[in-house]
Amino acid sequence: MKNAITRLTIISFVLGATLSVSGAQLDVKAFIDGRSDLVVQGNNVWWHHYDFAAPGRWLGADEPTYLNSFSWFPDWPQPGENRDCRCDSSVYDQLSAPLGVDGSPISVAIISARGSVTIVQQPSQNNGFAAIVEFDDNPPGGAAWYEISIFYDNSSEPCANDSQPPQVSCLVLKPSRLFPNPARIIAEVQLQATDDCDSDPLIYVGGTKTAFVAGPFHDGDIVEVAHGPSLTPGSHPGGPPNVAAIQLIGDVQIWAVDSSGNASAKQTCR
Ligand SMILES: [Ca+2]
Ligand SMILES: [Ca+2]
Repeated sequence: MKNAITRLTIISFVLGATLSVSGAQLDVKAFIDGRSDLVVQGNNVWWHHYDFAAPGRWLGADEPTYLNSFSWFPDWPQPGENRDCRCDSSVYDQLSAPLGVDGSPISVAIISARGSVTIVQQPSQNNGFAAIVEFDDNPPGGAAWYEISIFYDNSSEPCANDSQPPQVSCLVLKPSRLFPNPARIIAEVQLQATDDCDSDPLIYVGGTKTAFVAGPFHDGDIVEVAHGPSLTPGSHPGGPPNVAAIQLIGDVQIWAVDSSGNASAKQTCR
C-alpha cells in the first residue's frame, strides 16, 4: 500500500511538472456584436471579422480586446463598425508563450457568453498551426461582453535573439477634460506594455512638440497627463493612484523598449 501511494505521488508529480512546463493560457474578453474569428498562430493573435459590427466597435464604441491583462485596440481597415467587412484586424504579436507547432489541440473554457463560442480550427501542419475560435452573437440584437480562457501548449522558444519590439496601449481611465489658464487638457491614463520575451518592458511618455520624455514607467502604471501649448514640459510624482503627473506640449505619445533594446513605434493616446 505504501508503495502504491508513493508511486501515485510520483506519477502525479511528473504529470504536474509536465503540465506546468508546456501548458499556457490566454484569457480573452471582447465586446462582440456579430460573428468574429479570433486567430492564434505562434506569437500572433488577430481577428477575422464576418457579420455585423467588428469586435469592440458596435454603435460608435471603441472597446479593447483584452488579451490577458493587456488592452489591445486592434486597427481595422475602416473607421467605425467595419460592418460585415469579412476583413482582418491588425495583429497583436506579443503572445507569450507562443502557440506551439506540434499540433497539440487547444481547449476553451467559457466564462461569459450569451451566444456561442466554438473552436472552428485546431492547429495543424496544413493550416500553419493556426487555431481559430469563433464568437457568434448574430442572433441577439446589439453587442455583449464575451469572456473565455484558451488553453494551449506552448513551444519553448528561447528568447536569446529577441528582435520583436513591445506592443503598447494607452487606456484612458478618466475622459480628457479641458481647463483654462493656462489652456490644457488633462487625462488619467493607464500605461500598458507587453513583450514576447521581456516581462517588464519600459514605457516612456512624450509630447509631439518637444523632446521632453517622461519615464520609464511599467506595465499597469497610472499617470495624469496634462497637455497644452503654453505648459512647461516636466514630470513629478503624482497623488495615488497616479505614479506621476506629466506636463507636455502637443499630442501625448507612448512607446516601450524591451530589455534587448527593441523600441516600439510611438502611439498617440486617444
Ligand atoms: Ca448581436
Ligand atoms: Ca521583444
